[in-house]
Amino acid sequence: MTTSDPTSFSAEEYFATQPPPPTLEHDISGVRDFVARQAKEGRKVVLVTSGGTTVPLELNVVRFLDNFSAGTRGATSAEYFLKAGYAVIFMHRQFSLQPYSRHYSHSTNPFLDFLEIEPSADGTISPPAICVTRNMRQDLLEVLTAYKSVHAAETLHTMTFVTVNDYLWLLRAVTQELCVLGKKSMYYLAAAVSDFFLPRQKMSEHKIQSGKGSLHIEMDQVPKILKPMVVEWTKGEGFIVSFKLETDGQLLVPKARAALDRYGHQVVIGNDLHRRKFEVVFVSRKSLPPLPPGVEPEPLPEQELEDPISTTFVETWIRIPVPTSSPNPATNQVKEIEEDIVAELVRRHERWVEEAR
Ligand code: 9Z3
Repeated sequence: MTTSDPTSFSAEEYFATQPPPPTLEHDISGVRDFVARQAKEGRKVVLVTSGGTTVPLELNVVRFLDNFSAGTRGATSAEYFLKAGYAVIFMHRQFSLQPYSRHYSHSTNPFLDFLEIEPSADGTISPPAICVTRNMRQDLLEVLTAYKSVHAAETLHTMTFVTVNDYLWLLRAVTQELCVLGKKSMYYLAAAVSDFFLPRQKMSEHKIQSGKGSLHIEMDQVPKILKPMVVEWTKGEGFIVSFKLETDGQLLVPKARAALDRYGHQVVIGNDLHRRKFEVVFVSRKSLPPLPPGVEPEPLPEQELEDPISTTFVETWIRIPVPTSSPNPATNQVKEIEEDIVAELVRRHERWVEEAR
């Protein structure tokens, strides 16, 4: 497989040629109301994106490309942001993990396994009573208490995407709503977003037929939306955190630096696919005197991106002990790295808001 000469769309061209999801208007009016309520109550709001995006191969979709993400990072982080007093817009892949219910995922910890039918005093089960297994009660009580209190406070707003096209349209529209909060908004882009897609104009209408030998698909590059997100959609006001995923650990820091240099946002969190649950690196710029309005920073020379002791960037590693037993969050209270990631971001966001004053 090669990745040479993909067609490159600018964000503007992308949105001019690819159709919005049919529920966009409705979804966004929900976000608008949510943001207005949080603004009135003076809360900071974070948009958390979570889970993988699909790339359909046909208009009547039978086949699609997907990726590994279960949405653990996003769902877990959303809980810690809520605990820290943020309101959360949780934009996630349909059926991926969600805050609170993630503790009882059907595949790792099915809730039916710890419910019991209580027989009545005379030995029958009429009327039937259902109770939670004794050793699960404390954990469930904690999760349920947090869930109910977020529900009562109405500080969690959930929305879903499936395709990379849904994701891009939603991201732009939600960002344009959230930017009214200015510096009080944070964007935590943990979704695993496809780099390639098949434009609608190149898609087969019906199921691709077999019988003609091997299948060749040429995909176009998904536009890099971080630059317009920083400069146009948030007008430089939002605290934007992106994630950089690599499978070659050597590439993490240079790639994260290159992303910061190119897009000019606040933090890139680098994570290696196999180490992501116990090790991440925060890459940010060392504080520099602000440039005069309208002046764009010069792109950095290549060696600065690779330099182990860079004068421009600073790296902060967050590590937790490597779990030794199977990390089942409901039965085995292991430390979650998202707790430290979110604590560090909350601190940095606060300082950033202070500095802007
Ligand atoms: C991440 O790197 C997330 O941390 C993971 C979380 C997807 C690894 P899980 O859902 O995994 O907990 O299983 N997200 C960003 C991945 C991504 O698409 N990054 C793009 C890139 O690396 C840039 S925005 O180029």
